Amino acid sequence: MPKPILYYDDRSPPVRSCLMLIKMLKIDIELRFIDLFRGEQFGKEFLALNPQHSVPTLVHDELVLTDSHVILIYLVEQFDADGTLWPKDYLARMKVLNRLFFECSFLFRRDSDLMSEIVRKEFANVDVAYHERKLCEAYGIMEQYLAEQQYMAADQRYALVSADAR
Ligand SMILES: N[C@@H](CCC(=O)N[C@@H](CS)C(=O)NCC(=O)O)C(=O)O
Repeated sequence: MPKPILYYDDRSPPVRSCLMLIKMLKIDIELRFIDLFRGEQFGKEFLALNPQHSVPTLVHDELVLTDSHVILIYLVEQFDADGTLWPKDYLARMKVLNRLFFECSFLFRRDSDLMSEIVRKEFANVDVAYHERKLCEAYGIMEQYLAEQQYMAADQRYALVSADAR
C-alpha cells in the first residue's frame, strides 16, 4: 500500500485538525501544498480529484476523502494501533460522531460563512453583528457541552474531537 497523500493549506482550520492528528500518530504521509490564496484548488488536476475544491483532501491508494472529519476517522481507524483515540464502545463512538457533525455542519459553517463574506466583500459591507450573533450562539452551545464534561464528547480526551473543536 502506498503512503497516504494529504493535500493541504495549513492556514485552514480543518487541515490543521488533520495535521495535528498526523503528528500525534506519527503517520508517514506525503504532504502536497495547495495554495488557496493563489486559487490552486481550482487547478484541473485537483478539481478532478475533489470537485468541491477544498482542503484537506486525502488520497490513500484508490480512496479519496474530501472532508476533514472523515479523514480524521479514517486515520485513527488505520493508524491508531492502541485504539485510544476513537472509542471502541458503540455509544461513545456515536457521541464523538455527533460532536464531529456539530463541528462540521454547525460551528464551522458559521465560521466559514463569515470568513467567506470577508474574502468576497469589502469588510465594511459585511453584517458583522449578524455573524457575531450566529457565532456566539454556536460557541454558547459548545460551552454548554463543555459544562457537562471535561472534553467535547466525554470526560476522556478523544483526539478526534479535541483536535477539531479548536
Ligand atoms: N467540511 C469541510 C470544509 C473544508 C473547507 O471549507 N476548506 C476550505 C479551507 S478552510 C477550502 O478549502 N476552501 C477553498 C474553496 O472552497 O475554494 C472539511 O471539514 O474538510
